[in-house]
Amino acid sequence: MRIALFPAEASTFAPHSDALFYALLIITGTIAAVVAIIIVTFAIKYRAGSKVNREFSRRPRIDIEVTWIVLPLLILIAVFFWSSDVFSTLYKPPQQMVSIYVIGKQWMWKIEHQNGTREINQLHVPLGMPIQLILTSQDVIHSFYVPAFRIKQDVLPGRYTNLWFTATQIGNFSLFCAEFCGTDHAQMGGNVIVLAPAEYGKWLNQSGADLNLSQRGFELFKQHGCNECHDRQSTVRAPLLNNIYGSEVKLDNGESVIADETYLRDSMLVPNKQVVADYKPIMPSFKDQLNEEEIVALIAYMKETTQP
Ligand code: HEC
Ligand SMILES: [Cu+2]
Repeated sequence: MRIALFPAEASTFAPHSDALFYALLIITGTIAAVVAIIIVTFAIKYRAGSKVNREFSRRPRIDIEVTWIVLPLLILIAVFFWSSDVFSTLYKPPQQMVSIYVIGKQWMWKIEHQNGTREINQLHVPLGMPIQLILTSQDVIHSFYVPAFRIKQDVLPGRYTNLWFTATQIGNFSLFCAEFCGTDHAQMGGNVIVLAPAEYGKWLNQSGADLNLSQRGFELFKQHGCNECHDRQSTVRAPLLNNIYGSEVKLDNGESVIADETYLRDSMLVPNKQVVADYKPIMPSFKDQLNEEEIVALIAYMKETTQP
């Protein structure tokens, strides 16, 4: 019988995280054991009434002092480099990834796939393919946590955070919110369902929507009159949004920023926060007109206009 102290190791990242954990457990466990043994030995040896030399020794033992300073230092420096290396893989995602949007809300996870499929508290992903999650919250701070993948990421209102993983096992894995977010925090969770790529393809097709995410964004773009300004034919002077995603934008205060998801979002909700150089701050705020799903769709659309 296997005693499951740990959830399955179901992502490429999990074995690295676990190896580090076990190493730390062994190092600290060994030190704790040595200290405990010395305490017990001395307690017995120097107990009241035992016949031992109790004279105070003035002779410094440089060798012992050097050992207990240098050895732990070297061990900790090694652990620092090792853990930095493991940690940094979380921020070095592969180039080609399947992007999926995740919106946290009290108290559920809403998932938006590129082809327009939506799900709640369930996230279907293909086996062995790097998946990028782009996460945001529509109310308070949540935290997206999949123990079997050993990944966790805070999900913040008004900002987009990223997380990536490659699943290595087919099956259902628990998904939790790991940041206390109100009354039903404990109920906020679900499953990540890892399917073989062919099964995943079938699943995506079956649950497909009429419009994919960026087409939905394009519809919103027309519906809200964005195209009336952001168009070559427009009489209003507004920047064209072709190739905007990931580009460097010069602002009127002399600074420049990279147009990431959060920048695109802020452009719609607080347009006067960062005004593009040589343009007038005439864009209205769409704060009360767009919900998180619509913002995500508009961002997906603007990202697609990036393709040359
Ligand atoms: C009244 C005209 C107008 C409308 C309507 C409008 N915009 Fe704008 N938009 C502008 C102008 C002018 C700028 C440049 C000045 C600034 O940054 O505020 C701009 C800037 C932007 C930027 C930043 C562009 C860059 O090059 O960095 C984005 C993104 C954007 N708008 C998206 C949208 C979206 C999406 C909508 C519809 C929901 C929209 N805009 C509606 C006029 C408009
Ligand atoms: Cu939560």
